[in-house]
Amino acid sequence: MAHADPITLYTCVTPNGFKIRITLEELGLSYQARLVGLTSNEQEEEWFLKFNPNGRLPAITDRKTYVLESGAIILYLAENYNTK
Ligand SMILES: N[C@@H](CCC(=O)N[C@@H](CS)C(=O)NCC(=O)O)C(=O)O
Repeated sequence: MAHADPITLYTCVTPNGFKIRITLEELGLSYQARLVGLTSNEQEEEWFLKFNPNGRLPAITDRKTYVLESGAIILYLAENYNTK
């Protein structure tokens, strides 16, 4: 059975989301991207608030780790996945 990517990026089409995509790509990481609908306020829905109570994008889940705030996400990815 195929192993799913551990990292999921919850994002929208804004510079804060692009920063994380760029970081993931630069680190060569495989990930799933889930677009969250800002115009429909999907980021305020219960399923999303369960792991990101500030209701803002972007956010990532990495197995059982949840990270929010774009700067913190970049730091987390660099500290955990930068092998260069
Ligand atoms: N300081 C946060 C800002 C996040 C932010 O404001 N995201 C916007 C989209 S770029 C958002 O989720 N807006 C929806 C809302 O505030 O309800 C970060 O860098 O991640």
